[in-house]
Amino acid sequence: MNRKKFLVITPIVALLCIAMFASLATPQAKAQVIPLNATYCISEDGYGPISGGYVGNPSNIVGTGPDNNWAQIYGGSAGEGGYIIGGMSASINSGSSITVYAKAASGYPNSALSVFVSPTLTGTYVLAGYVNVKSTSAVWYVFTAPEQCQYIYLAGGNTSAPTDIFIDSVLSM
Ligand SMILES: [Ca+2]
Repeated sequence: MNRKKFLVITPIVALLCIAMFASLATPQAKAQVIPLNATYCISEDGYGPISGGYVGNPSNIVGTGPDNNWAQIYGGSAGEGGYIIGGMSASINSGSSITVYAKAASGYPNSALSVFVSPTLTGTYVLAGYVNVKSTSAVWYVFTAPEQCQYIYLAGGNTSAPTDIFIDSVLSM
C-alpha cells in the first residue's frame, strides 16, 4: 500500500473503531516513573485532520519524556478530530506497554483517543486500545502493544462528542 492511499484510508478506519468501542469502559490510567532505557517517540511521520478537525504542533510528541510541549488534536464537533503518526526509537514487543501522556482541554470531557500500531510506517495499523481523555491534568494512559511494532498512530475524535486533546509524550517502558 502506498503512503497516499494509507493516509486516506486510515482516518476512516480510526473513526469506525471509535464508534465501535466508544461505549466500552476505558483503560485505567496510572502514574509512571520513566526508566532510563525507555523507548520513546523519535520522529513525527505524518498528521492530519479527520472529518474537519485540526492538529497543532504534532512534532511535540517527539522526545525522551514529557517536556511540557504539547501536540493538539482538536475536533470542535462530534465526529471531527485528527491523527498523528510517530516513529519509536526501538521496536516494541507484542505485550509491552505503550504509554501516552495526555490531557483534555477544559470543557471537553469526552475527548476520545485511539492508539493504533504497525511494524512499518506504511503497513497495516492495528488497534491497541482507546481511552476517553477526561482529565485536564496530564495522565499516563497505558495501552498494550497487540503485535511487534515501531510506529504509533494516535487518532483523536469521538463520534458523539467534541474532542480537544493535548499530547506531550509517547513512551514504551
Ligand atoms: Ca512533548
